[in-house]
Amino acid sequence: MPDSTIKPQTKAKPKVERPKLYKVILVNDDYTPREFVVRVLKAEFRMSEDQAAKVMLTAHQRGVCVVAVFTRDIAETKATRATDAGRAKGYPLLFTIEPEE
Ligand code: TYC
Repeated sequence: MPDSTIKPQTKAKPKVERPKLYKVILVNDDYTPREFVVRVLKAEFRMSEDQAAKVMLTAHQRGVCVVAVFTRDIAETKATRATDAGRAKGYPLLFTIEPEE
């Protein structure tokens, strides 16, 4: 028999904050080969060839392009790894992060 005498008086109200999100931004330069930028975007951000080519071209034409949005730790890690991949080859390829409004 169900015991109806032990009902909670009030509803639990969990306080859940949404984590702040950060954009990873690809910055254009004059030296990194286009194919290398595409390769890094595919490897680090799991993009298709098409997606990566579009993002690379947008940065090439406009100076910067938003690659993706993540929580702070993940955005920092990915931007650092992608920038380091360029540095390892002697390229000035740069990924930065910026908080979302
Ligand atoms: N501008 C580079 C070139 O002409 C290609 C490039 C594109 C480099 C985007 C960086 O974020 C970048 N070889």
